[in-house]
Amino acid sequence: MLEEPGARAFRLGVAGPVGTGKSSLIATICRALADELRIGVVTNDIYTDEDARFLRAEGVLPAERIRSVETGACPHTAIRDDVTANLLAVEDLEQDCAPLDLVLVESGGDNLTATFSPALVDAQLFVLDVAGGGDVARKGGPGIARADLLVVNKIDLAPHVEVDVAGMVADASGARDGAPVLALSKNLPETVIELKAWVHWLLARYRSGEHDPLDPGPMAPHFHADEGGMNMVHSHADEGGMNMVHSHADEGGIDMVHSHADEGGMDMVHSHADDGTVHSH
Ligand SMILES: Nc1nc2c(ncn2[C@@H]2O[C@H](COP(=O)(O)OP(=O)(O)OP(=O)(O)O)[C@@H](O)[C@H]2O)c(=O)[nH]1
Ligand SMILES: [Mg+2]
Repeated sequence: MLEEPGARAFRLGVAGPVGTGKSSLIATICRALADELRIGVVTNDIYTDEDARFLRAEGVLPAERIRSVETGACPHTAIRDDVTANLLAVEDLEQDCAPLDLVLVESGGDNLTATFSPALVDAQLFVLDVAGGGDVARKGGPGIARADLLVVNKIDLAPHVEVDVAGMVADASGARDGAPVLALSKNLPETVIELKAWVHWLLARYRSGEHDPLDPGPMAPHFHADEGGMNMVHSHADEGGMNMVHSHADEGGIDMVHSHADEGGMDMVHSHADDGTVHSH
């Protein structure tokens, strides 16, 4: 439960390609943790509120704790480039249903490049499934490589699609430099227990201040206002791929969302509640 009055909920994003089981995973988390945590959900769909209706129909949470954002455009845009609609939905949910411990945000199904901005969520998991083929984990991408957790989902289907789960998990671990990978099926309780333990572990780290939100990328265009007169939106392909939209206007006193991936590679965008700015060091 919330440990200090006014602390906001931990915000966890769920991204991954279409149909890999994001909504089902959210329903699973809600079911598994409903007695222990106060949970809310924001879903993103391009043209419908189908995911929110699915979750309400599952009866895993009171209906008012499930909100939907209709992005009307590429889902990537609404979770990364302009997170306004999602942030408003999350903040409304937190206010209307206070206090909440955990808010889950489901991305619209996208491709391998979609990841959440750390301005929207504190951590994110990326969902693949065995039905997409055992090779996918090896193909990499920002979510596979750098999400807080990679889920290899629907492992109960592996024999039917001729995928070797252990091999797929090993490939995924290789693509992640050993960061956590979870083989999951909503139909295998022992895997659901592992998912539940991971959520508890991360929530505890968030509350103790040990969790650092990371930006998995991908690289996005940005500019350096301090580099002379002819600045243009550009990217630094040579700097490790962890940059995002930013400026260096802070050198004149106005902070903005930015990061300096070239200064160490694992920078994040974060905010200081006391000064209202969103930035990284
Ligand atoms: N066998 C099996 N099927 C699953 C599992 N998880 C999800 N599914 C099925 O996979 C299909 C897609 O699941 P969803 O949860 O809707 O997937 P999604 O990623 O939210 O889909 P979009 O939001 O459309 O991208 C549904 O038919 C689910 O029942 C699982 O662990 N095992
Ligand atoms: Mg869904």
